Amino acid sequence: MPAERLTRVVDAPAQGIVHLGLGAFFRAHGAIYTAEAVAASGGAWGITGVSLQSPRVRDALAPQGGTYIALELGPGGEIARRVDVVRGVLVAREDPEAVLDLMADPATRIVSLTVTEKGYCHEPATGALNLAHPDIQHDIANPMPVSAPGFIVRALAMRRAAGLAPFTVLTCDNLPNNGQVAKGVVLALAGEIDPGLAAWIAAEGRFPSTMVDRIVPATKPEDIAHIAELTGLQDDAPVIHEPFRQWVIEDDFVDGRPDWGAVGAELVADVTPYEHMKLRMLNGTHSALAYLGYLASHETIADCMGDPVFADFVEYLWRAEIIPSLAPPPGVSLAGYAEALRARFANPAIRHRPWQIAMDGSQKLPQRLLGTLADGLAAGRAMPGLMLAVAGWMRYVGGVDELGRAIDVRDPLAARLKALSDGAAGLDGKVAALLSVREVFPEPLAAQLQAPVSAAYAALYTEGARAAVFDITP
Ligand code: CS2
Repeated sequence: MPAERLTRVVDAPAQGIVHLGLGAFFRAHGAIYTAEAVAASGGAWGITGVSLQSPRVRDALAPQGGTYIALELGPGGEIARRVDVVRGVLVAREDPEAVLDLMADPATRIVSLTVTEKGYCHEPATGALNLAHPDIQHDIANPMPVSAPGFIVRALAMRRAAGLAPFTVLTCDNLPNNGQVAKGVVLALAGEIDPGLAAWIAAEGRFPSTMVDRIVPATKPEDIAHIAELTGLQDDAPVIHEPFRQWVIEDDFVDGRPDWGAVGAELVADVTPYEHMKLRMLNGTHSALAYLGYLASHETIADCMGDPVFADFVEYLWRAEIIPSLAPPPGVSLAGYAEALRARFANPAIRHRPWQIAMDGSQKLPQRLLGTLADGLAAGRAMPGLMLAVAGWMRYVGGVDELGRAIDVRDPLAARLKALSDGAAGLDGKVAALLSVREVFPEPLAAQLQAPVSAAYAALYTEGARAAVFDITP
C-alpha cells in the first residue's frame, strides 16, 4: 500500500521565533528542543522558518503543514517522532518583504540562525564583516536584503522605527564566539546603513552565544523510503539524527525564551569553554576524517572509525594534540568527552559522508584546526596529525583524488583555491600558494606551517592518505 502523505494533526504554537536557514540540522536540534520546551512549560514559541535561497524545504513542508518526522538512529534501534513546532516556511528570495514583516512583527521575539559559516559574510580568520562580499554590497545599497545579516539589520530598523524592542539574535552555527561574530557583522553592516541604528542595536540588542551539537547527516532518498515503510507516512522533508544532543546557551535574551532548560539545554553565563571543546574535539577531528577519509575512499565517518588506522589516528589527535590545548568546561572530563565521541562517530546507523563534512573547508579550518595548531606550536608541540589534516584539505581542494578522479569541491573559495593550487609549481609551491590565502591562514601561522605541512602534503602524494595517517600514530 502506498504511504499516506504526512499532514498536521496538532496545532503549532503561536508565532514567537523566526529561524533563518531551516536546514536539517536545526529541524533535528533547536526545533526539537523548542517543541519539547513548549510541551513542558508552554509559551508562544512557534517557529516560522526562512530559506534564504532555495524553495526546496518549503515545497516539501508546505503540503505537510510544516510537520515532519525526525528519525533517531541509535546503535540499538530507531525511534520516529513527529515534530509540530514549525508553523510554516518563507523563501527569502521569493518574498523578502514577507520575511522582514514577520521579523518586525511584535510577536517575534527571537530570530535564530543556522546559515552555516559562510552565511555570516565574515572573514573566517578574523570574524570581521567582509564589506567586499557581493551580498553585503547589495544589502548596503538596497532596502530588500539577500544576506542573513542584511535581513537582521533591515528588520531591526523596522522595529526601531515602530518603537519596538529588538528581537534576540540567537546564532546556532559552529563558530567560536558565535554571538560576538553575529553581533559584529550586524553592527558593522548597520553602521554602513545608519550609524544611529547601529548605536541602538549595540545598546538594546542581545546576541547570546551558543554551542550546538547533534550529528545530522543529509537526508537521502533511501531515508525517505525507509520512513514511509516504518511509519506508513510519506514525508518529503524528514530528518535523520543520532540520539545524542547538547545545547549550551548564554542566558541573555531581550524578551524571554522557551524553557529550554526544562528539556536538557544548559543555560550558562559563558559558553566559550564548551564551544572550544566541541569545535576542536568534534568538528576538528570530523574535518580531519573528512579530508583524509575521503582521499582514502572511506564512505562514511563510521567506516573511518572501523578502520584501525583512522581510529588510532583520531585517538592520537584527541590525546596528544587537541586536549592539551583546552581548558575543560566546569565539571567536564575531556577524556570522557573523547570516549563518548568515539562511540558517536562509530555509530554504524548514521551514514555521514566525508564529502558532506568536507564542504566549505575554507570557512571551517580556522576554528576547527588552525587555532589548535597555533596553540600547540606556541606550547612547543610538533602537531604532525593536524599538519596532515591541513595537508589533506590542500590535497582535497586541489580537486583530484588519489585515483585521478575529479572531486566535487564545494566551497565559496573553490575556484580560487584550485587556481592557486594548479598555478603553483612543485608540492612546496602549491602549499605556499594555499597558505597565502589570508582569510584562512593568518600571517605568522602561515609561515610556521610551510615546512611541516609541505612534508605532510608530500607524504600524501608519495604514500597515499591511509599510509600517511598510519605514519602519524606511534
Ligand atoms: C560537521 C558538523 O558537517 C560538518 O562540518 O562537522 O555538521 C557536525 O556534524 C555537527 O557540528 C555536530 O554537532
